[in-house]
Amino acid sequence: MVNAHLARYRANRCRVRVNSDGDDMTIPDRSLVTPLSYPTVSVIIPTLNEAKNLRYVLPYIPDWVYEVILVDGHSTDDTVAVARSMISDVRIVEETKRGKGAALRAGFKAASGDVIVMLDADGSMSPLEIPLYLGALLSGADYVKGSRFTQGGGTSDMTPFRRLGNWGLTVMVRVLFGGQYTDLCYGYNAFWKRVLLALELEGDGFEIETLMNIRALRAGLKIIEVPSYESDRIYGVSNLRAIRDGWRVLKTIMRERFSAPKNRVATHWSWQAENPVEAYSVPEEVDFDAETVTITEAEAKPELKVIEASSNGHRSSVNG
Ligand SMILES: Nc1nc2c(ncn2[C@@H]2O[C@H](COP(=O)(O)OP(=O)(O)OP(=O)(O)O)[C@@H](O)[C@H]2O)c(=O)[nH]1
Ligand SMILES: [Mg+2]
Repeated sequence: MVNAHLARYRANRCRVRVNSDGDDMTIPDRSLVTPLSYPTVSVIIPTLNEAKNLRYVLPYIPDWVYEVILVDGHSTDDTVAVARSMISDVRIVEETKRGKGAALRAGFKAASGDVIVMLDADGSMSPLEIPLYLGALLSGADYVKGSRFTQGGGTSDMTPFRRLGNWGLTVMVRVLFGGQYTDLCYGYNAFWKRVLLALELEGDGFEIETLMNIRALRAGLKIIEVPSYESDRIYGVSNLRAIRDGWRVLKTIMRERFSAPKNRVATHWSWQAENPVEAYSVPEEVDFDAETVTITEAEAKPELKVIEASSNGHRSSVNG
């Protein structure tokens, strides 16, 4: 029994308490609910001729990020070489299909982290915001989307025309699918990798962001918007065409409105619950002195004090 208690002591990091009958009255140490390890994070960056911009992006990715995946295939500058020179173990995924949607889907498929963060390479999205997204995921969200139009967010990269279009499409999604999105066509998001099963993504173009946001709503995921600031693209020209891509977004919204729901894997899930050993284990090398304390019956069953309100309005204490 002592060995069993010792094991329990080591596992629970608390003094083992037994009553006179030998029953275990141990009260676990609350400090155990502090996770000792964290989920792994994969950052996915689609690139099309972003060599000059990468030096404003890659150095700002926190060094605790598990892997950085660059999805390229059509760059004619030295995007890939520059990325390799800045992060020696950067993973390069080659996607021959054109379009940001195709690139992101290839990156998602290749990711091996628990969490996926998607980020543009043009210098408009700051990797320094990643902890904000991760914090929301660790707080219980399934899917975290950046918003330029919630308190604390902003943009210097949108023409009034694009701003109006994005606003109209956002309102349309709120009316047709519910939810309270403040921004729709923005590509800085983070989610648990298992969420991909609920999103079942398809499509190759910029409409992928809209599709993800709508599917997340339809799947009943726990969604949190976090404020994000979008700066101007630093070098080069945008690949987005407002009318062409706005039309694709509109078609995506309509298609989703009249299609059968996709949500099959919408259960809420927590990384801590799925990884109890990693999340809560006590490191092997910690050596606690085992100690078994025998406690009296009275200590084991403290008298219950029931506080009752008496008719005269005073409170009295009743043992029982
Ligand atoms: N691999 C790959 N990446 C792409 C492709 N098209 C765009 N991207 C990348 O996707 C990200 C977003 O593209 P942008 O051209 O900046 O489009 P945007 O941010 O919606 O538009 P702006 O606000 O005008 O910059 C950038 O990192 C691009 O390099 C593509 O066909 N293939
Ligand atoms: Mg951009």
